[in-house]
Amino acid sequence: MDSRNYPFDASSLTISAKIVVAGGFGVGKTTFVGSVSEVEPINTEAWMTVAGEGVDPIPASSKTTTTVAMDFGRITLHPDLVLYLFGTPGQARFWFLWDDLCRGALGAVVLVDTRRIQESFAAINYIENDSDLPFIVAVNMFDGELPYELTEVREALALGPDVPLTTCDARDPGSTVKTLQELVSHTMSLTVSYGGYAPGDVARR
Ligand SMILES: Nc1nc2c(ncn2[C@@H]2O[C@H](COP(=O)(O)OP(=O)(O)OP(=O)(O)O)[C@@H](O)[C@H]2O)c(=O)[nH]1
Ligand SMILES: [Mg+2]
Repeated sequence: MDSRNYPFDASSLTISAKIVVAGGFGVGKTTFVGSVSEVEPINTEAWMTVAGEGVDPIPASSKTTTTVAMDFGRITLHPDLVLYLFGTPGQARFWFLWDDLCRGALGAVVLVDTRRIQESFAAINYIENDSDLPFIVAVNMFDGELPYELTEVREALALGPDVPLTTCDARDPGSTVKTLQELVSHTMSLTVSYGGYAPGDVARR
């Protein structure tokens, strides 16, 4: 039967969007995706071994594994909006994967650890200059508090005033959802400012 004969109810459509969770090594990307995913997250963790010494930049934490390809998760942010989350690998030697991970995405959350802020420069630089994704920056508050004012963090990261800067706790699903909502709001505001993306624009990303 011709599918055009079926009744079509546009109000029941669910929109799905790809979101990138980016950032430098060990800033909490895998934790962020895993904290909020309503499906069993797909991780590609590998043990950081002695063989990786001098290659794996081991931070001052109990971190024992690192992402070698990507993280994947899904969250229904709203009954008609499903986000597919793609976490990037943090180590520079896996950054060749970032182009593919960013392709087709609606936007990116760049996580930052202010204890090792230099880990974030390259990630922000990539998302800002080598991808065309709208993005927000979220400081993952490892110690539960922010040792700097957000204005100081903005200055240290050389973020323009148009880039939203927020805080989050990557382990907390509520905080992660709030961060994703901020990204979607930011993306929507750009859509309004620039007259909207045509569906093909999104598909081509
Ligand atoms: N205290 C605290 N620990 C966290 C938080 N987020 C992540 N961690 C811990 O920090 C370590 C690094 O987290 P990951 O999620 O593996 O970081 P990542 O950015 O995916 O790391 P790579 O993939 O190796 O770049 C892990 O041991 C986490 O348990 C947080 O908000 N607070
Ligand atoms: Mg990871």
